[in-house]
Amino acid sequence: MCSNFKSIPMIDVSPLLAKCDDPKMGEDGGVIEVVRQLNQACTQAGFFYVKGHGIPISILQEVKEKTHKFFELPYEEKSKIKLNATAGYRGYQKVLENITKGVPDMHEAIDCYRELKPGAYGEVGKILEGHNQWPLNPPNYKEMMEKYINMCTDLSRNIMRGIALALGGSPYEFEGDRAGDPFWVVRILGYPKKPFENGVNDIGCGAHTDYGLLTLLNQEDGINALEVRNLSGKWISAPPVPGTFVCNIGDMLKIYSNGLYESTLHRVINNSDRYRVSVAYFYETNFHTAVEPLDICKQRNGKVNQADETKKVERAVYGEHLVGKVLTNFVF
Ligand SMILES: O=C(O)CCC(=O)C(=O)O
Ligand SMILES: [Fe+2]
Repeated sequence: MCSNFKSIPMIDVSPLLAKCDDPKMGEDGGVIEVVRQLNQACTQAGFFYVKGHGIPISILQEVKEKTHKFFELPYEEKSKIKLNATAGYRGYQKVLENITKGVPDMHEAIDCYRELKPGAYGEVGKILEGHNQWPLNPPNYKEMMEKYINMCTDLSRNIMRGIALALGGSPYEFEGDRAGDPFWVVRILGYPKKPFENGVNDIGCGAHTDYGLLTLLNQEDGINALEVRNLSGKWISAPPVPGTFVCNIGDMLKIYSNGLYESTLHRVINNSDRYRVSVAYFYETNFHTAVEPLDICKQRNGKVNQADETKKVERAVYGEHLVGKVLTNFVF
């Protein structure tokens, strides 16, 4: 629903992680407190920081350091893994090739998606069929990222158990047919420092919402660039906090929650004199899942919730929502 929040809350999820394999986790005092904080953050801001997440800080750092090394390479080297339609829209894109709502973004990136079994999801899935294009330089980048992605997937599943409890459901609400076989997207992002050589605008990443369930952002330390829009339209800074992830809710969770939780608009402006790296991991539903409001959210407190009365929350098939976005996101 969003509010006039002034800052983004920090949540220590370690009590949730300690109990996340216990079906009775919802009765544990530590878990109840994390769930309360998750509910508050998801209701008011749709954004929160996560600490106590169990992924070693050294790995968060290594991912950013190696990514800096890749983006420092000359264009000829980076373009060896150039994003193209036959690779299923996977690979490298240079500054201003990604478009948000019609405006070129001041960032370069490597886009990756969970690989799809050919033919598994018909015409829609076909567009994203292909292999991820990992750079050979710096060495072992692929191995590092695959390990990192697995850790992000596990962490996201466990945070989603807390969010399922926060919505009043069972911890496993987002497993099985909904997100038991979760799709994922990773965007490895690099934002040029100021002044820009070929700048047409200042916006590193235009205002947007994320598409799926939950995003884990591993952003560069020491540079304030990420901003989140509150209810009155004010842009609130989400400064980096070393060793944490910035988490935010995507469009599919907004639908599941019947609008109780917001997929909040955010943008990136790198006004600093340092190159900024950010690695965004997006935890999604199963690729072909038809997403609609959960009954527990329609019926919360025995009546249709407030958000439902003021705005219509649409249904969506996740894969169609994603592909619709991907096809309008690039110029070649
Ligand atoms: O660069 C960032 O920290 C945020 C990027 C982002 O919002 C996205 O890729 O969806
Ligand atoms: Fe985003």
